[in-house]
Amino acid sequence: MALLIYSPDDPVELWRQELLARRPGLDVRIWPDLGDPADITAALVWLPPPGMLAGLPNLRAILSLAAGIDAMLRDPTLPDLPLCRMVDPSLTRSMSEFVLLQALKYHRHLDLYAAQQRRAEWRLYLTRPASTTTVGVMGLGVLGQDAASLLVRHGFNVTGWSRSPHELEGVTTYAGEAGLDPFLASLDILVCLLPLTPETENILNTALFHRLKAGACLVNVARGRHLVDQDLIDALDTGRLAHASLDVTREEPLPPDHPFWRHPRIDLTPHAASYGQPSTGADLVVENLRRLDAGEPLLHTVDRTRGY
Ligand code: NDP
Ligand code: OXD
Repeated sequence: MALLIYSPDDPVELWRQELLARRPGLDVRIWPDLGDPADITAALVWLPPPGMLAGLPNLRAILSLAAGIDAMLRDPTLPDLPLCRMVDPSLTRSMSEFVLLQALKYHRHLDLYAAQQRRAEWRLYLTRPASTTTVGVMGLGVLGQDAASLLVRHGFNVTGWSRSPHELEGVTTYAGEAGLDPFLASLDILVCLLPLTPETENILNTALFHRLKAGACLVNVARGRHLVDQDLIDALDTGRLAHASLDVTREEPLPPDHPFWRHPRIDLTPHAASYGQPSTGADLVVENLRRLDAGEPLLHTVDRTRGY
């Protein structure tokens, strides 16, 4: 049994070390040095090129290095095997930290002060208590629930929206299409932490922006394909939205001529909100390899019919 690791972005050597520290003797191969493809029984991957996993004849499980597996599901040759998401306490914590940072940026008017600085303008905006700012989190899964709870602990008024109903301490929750309007209506800051599925693709569009209060801010930390790019530009240019923080874009890296780069009311980060850390994420990988050997169900498997 050998584990193949592939990622264009993650520290693959560090992953190997952390896995070996937990499971000495594990046969870890790092792409492209995979040896005989028939040896590979599990793959730990982020953005594998389409067709790569189909070329491993004895593969028994696909372990994602990421929480979101939408890119893998777009590969028509993806083998029909258990597919597990990354659920890692460090990834969760750093996402919540990033969401809190964005909420505080808007709550403390840092977007306005940055614009004023470019105009050499000195003007104070009074800050109200955090409880007067309503932050809504779309997606109350592993990441959305933790982010919402951190926002509550900070004192924000927090609401959340998901497919099925959830109860979360301190958070007013809404579910399904019927819950979307009441969820959106009260928000000052909308945070997208949905998985990308056929139902959620393009969900951040003109129609949705019109269901928000005028002047709300958008934080997209999920996937670029949740957002219709031109609809965001129109919403910002007409004042429907005040500002947007985008950690993810439809095309990554964002092409240099894309209007988002130079829009005065868009802040961009390069898909940097959060990622799995070998020092903590390796626990899940080793546990799933143990379960695979023992014939037990794997943890955090994706329901392919739901798409997440
Ligand atoms: P989960 O699968 O744990 O949670 C998904 C949540 O979205 C659930 O609450 C689910 O509802 C809800 N949801 C799914 N479909 C719908 C729908 N059609 N309508 C309403 N709600 C829906 O995912 P995670 O929290 O682990 O991750 C969320 C996403 O964050 C990832 O898929 C990824 O795209 C993104 N991400 C981005 C990172 C970055 O660095 N920018 C890093 C890590 C992740 P229900 O609870 O009812 O099932
Ligand atoms: C993820 C990501 O889904 O890094 O984990 O985007």
